[in-house]
Amino acid sequence: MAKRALITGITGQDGGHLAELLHKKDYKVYGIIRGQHNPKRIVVEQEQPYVNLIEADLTDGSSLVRAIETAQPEELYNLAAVSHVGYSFKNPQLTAEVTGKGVLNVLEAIRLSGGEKTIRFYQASTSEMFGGLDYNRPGKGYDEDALFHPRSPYGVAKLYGHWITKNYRESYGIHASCGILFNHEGPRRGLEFVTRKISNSVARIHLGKQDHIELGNLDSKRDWGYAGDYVDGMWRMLQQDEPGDYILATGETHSIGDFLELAFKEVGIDDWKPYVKQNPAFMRPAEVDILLGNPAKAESVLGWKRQVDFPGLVKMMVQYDLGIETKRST
Ligand code: NAP
Ligand code: G4F
Repeated sequence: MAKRALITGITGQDGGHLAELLHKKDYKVYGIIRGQHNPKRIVVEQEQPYVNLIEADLTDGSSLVRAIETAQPEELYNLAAVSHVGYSFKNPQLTAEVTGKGVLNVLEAIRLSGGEKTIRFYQASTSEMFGGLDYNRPGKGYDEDALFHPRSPYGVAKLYGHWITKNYRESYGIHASCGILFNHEGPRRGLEFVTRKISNSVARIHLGKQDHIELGNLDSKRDWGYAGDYVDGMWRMLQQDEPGDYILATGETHSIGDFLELAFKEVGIDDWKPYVKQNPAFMRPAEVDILLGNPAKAESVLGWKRQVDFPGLVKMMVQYDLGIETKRST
């Protein structure tokens, strides 16, 4: 019998990668899609026809109960969220409802449908919960015992999701794990995140469709990995006999300038500075200056290791955007 998995956030970057991974492993894959006129429905239907779409919303608990009753999953991956940090400052209440309380709604739906003992649950926690301020382990990075100090409405909402997941594990014995994932990117990344904004703009500049990029803070540093590697870590967490919390990261940190440098070099431009303008509109009221993760626990317990390194990631993204922008007329 094929295993059954339900993914919230199926139309997002990680949802697409995870569905592909589970399909290759012969799972029957179900995905939650929201909204009356979601343009991403057709994309999933065409590109991932093996996904069984179910209409539901993280803010509507009864729709989640129905989704679980339809999918009857052994594994439930909660990837849905308001996930853009900048957007969360502009829409903090929505962020709390979806990214925070939405996690509670999924956990309650598991209980209401009698799935406490049969459904393994994955919660998409984040390095944004650390906030960069208490970065006190130079060279080693944040591990699972590091202090939390979220710096955005998104980070605060995620911290609620993290703790309510741990609470339901301790209170009701749900096999619930939190993956504390550092930034992971790739060709499926939304254009509003900095790495994809850069790779797409570099391709467009190379093709003469655009003459510069406008960015906010260029000084922050991130631990950037490839999303395809990270969904494998999510799956590994749910295959363990016992639930737990794990950091997935590369153990390296790079500045936005480092990303710009490699991305522009990919199209033969050695000096990126003339092509980048700073625009205060992309600055945030509070910033996470530096993120560096320590994936030692995931490596030893899960046997997980990232495969794509930083230069490989930048190259993959720029080459992908060169491909799509060459085909597009404008
Ligand atoms: P993403 O591309 O922004 O995808 C977010 C998904 O959530 C989309 O499918 C979106 O659906 C869905 N969603 C939003 N509001 C919803 C609602 N009310 N009900 C149901 N679905 C809703 O995010 P991602 O990069 O794949 O990340 C996946 C998860 O990991 C997120 O929870 C994110 O916060 C977390 N995370 C990401 C990273 C990273 O670096 N990528 C790192 C750590 C943690 P629509 O398409 O309909 O908007
Ligand atoms: O690409 P970003 O928007 O990612 P951020 O804020 O690190 O959040 C991502 O990673 C988190 C994990 O740590 C996830 F939980 C979260 O869901 C999301 O996937 O911004 C990265 C950095 C920031 O310091 C930002 O201020 O880039 C800086 N930045 C500079 N100019 C910009 C821009 N970010 C964006 N999005 N757009 C800009 O023009």
